[in-house]
Amino acid sequence: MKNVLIIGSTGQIGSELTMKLRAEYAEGNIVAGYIPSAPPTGVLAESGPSEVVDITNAKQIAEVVDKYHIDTIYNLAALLSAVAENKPQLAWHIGIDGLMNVLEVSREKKCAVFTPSSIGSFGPNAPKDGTPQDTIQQPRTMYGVTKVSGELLSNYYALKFGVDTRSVRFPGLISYVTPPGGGTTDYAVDIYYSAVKGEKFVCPIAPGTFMDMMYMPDALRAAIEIMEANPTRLRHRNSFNIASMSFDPNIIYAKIKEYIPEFEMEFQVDPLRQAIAESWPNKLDDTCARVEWDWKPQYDLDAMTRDMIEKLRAKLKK
Ligand code: AKB
Repeated sequence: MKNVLIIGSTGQIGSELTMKLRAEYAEGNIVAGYIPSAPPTGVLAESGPSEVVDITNAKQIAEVVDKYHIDTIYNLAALLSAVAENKPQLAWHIGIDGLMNVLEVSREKKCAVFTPSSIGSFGPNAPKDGTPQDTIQQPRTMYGVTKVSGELLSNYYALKFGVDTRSVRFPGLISYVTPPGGGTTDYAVDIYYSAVKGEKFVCPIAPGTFMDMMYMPDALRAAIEIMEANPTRLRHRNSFNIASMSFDPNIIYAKIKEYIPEFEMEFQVDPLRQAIAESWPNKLDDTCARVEWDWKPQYDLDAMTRDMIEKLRAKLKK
């Protein structure tokens, strides 16, 4: 991995992954691809090259790949689960038509491709606890449908054309840098902002609803380590279960209260997000990732909570 294009570089994952790649691969071109409505700003704009790359425009992708001699594409363009449920056609267009563009350009120009999948690729028929790497994937959301289709399409391009496609199934990602937009797991980010601002948190997910979550530094490491993994050890490609923690709203609330005792929470359940959350696993089994490329998370709920509160206090000047 030397010259890398990040499509969707200004989103929740992209904004941090681009900066990490620029720090770790300083000798290469780490190109921040963006759509005109979401241009890079600040340090993201100043620290390296950026180009307009609309994933639905194959010619644009190919031109940027040629211009910077790109060898690896991080394809992070997607609508998150709750938004995708309201705009299913657009979610498919970006998630699958867009992926097809990326894969075709990569086939022609010999790029490796990372396209994240998600815990949302599982549906209500998968085992809920210790959800295995290889099991039934029958999601009932458009987000999940695009994620399973993306996994299959990426595997097809690896088998049929030898494109080096790799991926992980991300849990809900928690970060103090760029907020997520329209996911089912967003509450686990929003709750920290409320706690640090001294506001009561109105939780849209019902107590007892468990989902896998992960702190962003672990997620970024996973995205880089899977692309650097020795291919001869990989029995799977698209996509690996990865996990670090699983909790319900009351567990994260209790953990934050250990550090901010006056913090309060009430429930006002959002039916759309609740239905999506109930169709997802409680906790994935990530044994294959641990065995095939030595995946190991570094943050548990306590370590993440301490860091989130410290970083948000500095960011929000609280
Ligand atoms: C979402 O909630 O849509 C995402 C995800 C778990 O993939 N954060």
